[in-house]
Amino acid sequence: MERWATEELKYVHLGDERRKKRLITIVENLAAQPGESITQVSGNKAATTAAYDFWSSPYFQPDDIRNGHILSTLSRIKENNLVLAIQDTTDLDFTAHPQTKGLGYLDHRALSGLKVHSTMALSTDGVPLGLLDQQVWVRDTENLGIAKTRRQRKTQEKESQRWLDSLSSTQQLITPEIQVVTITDAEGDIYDLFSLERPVNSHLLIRGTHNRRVNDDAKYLHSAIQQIQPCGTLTVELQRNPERQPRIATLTLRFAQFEFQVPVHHKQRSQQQPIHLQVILAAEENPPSDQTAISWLLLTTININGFDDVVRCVRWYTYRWLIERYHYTLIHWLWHRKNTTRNGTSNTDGISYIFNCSMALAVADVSSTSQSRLAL
Ligand SMILES: [Mn+2]
Repeated sequence: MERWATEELKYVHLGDERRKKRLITIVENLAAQPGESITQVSGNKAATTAAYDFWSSPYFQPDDIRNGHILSTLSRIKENNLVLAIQDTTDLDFTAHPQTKGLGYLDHRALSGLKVHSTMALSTDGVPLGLLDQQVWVRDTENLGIAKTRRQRKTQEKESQRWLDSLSSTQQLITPEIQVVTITDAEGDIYDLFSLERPVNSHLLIRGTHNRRVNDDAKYLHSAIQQIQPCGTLTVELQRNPERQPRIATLTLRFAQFEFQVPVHHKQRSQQQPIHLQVILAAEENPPSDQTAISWLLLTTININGFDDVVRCVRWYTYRWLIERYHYTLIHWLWHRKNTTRNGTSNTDGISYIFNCSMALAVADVSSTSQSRLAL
């Protein structure tokens, strides 16, 4: 464990070697005893005080730790010709800790906490390489209770920008000789994400949800893709998620290319051009009687020439569960830590710090579990 923490944190610069040593010790202790309080993992009063002093240090920012981790990720990426960059959003729910400062409202208005959007790099075998980007933000509670006002709409627009911002960070970090495929769930089905100019090494693989207008007799995407002849079937192992038990599913595969019309209500409609995307539909035709059928509509900028290309994209999409696993682990770690700040009070700086330690640990956890749980 010690060697792992030293190696993982080698690019972190906190302005002073002693501070870095302290960080490595804290991370090692946390990793060795997951689920224990800071006081317990520190071992004695002096070490506990030192850990709290480290957190409240004015000499470094949480980003200093995060950026060091991103450099480790990039050094691992260098060994690949093609990497996957999976984006997803999660909520850190601190409703049970009303004394915590600096929180905002979550998707349910009665809940308060932080929003987190992460981009995790994976090899094409589904092995996590670490984080590429992470945005943490607080929704302004002033906007609560004034639904459908301009301010709340602006918040939503600003929040959907996170997918575009993470794509642009990904593209800045990955060197041109390495191909990168950005993968998102249906929240990333944003016209502006597809129409954004991308460097040639950057591709998108996005779960589609909107029934967009396409250049086909069927007029709309959902019926247009259904009318395409299947190119084969694929058996996948589905991971457990909040809505389902793990199970095996046989998916019928279809693919086609369509021209997508600019949405009618697009704000800069006159400046936009239709876009060409490859469309894949992987749908379960005979689900178990008590289960909802799987139906993945995928929109991609990757060239699809036949069955093998379709299978490759669907396989990559199935790795998306790993970022959910990462967020789950992160929340688990925070849940055990958030009671433990000094005097029983906490603030978002303290949370950010713990969050950063947890981030490196959670990535390590995902790396080891994915090796044994690769589904396909
Ligand atoms: Mn999501």
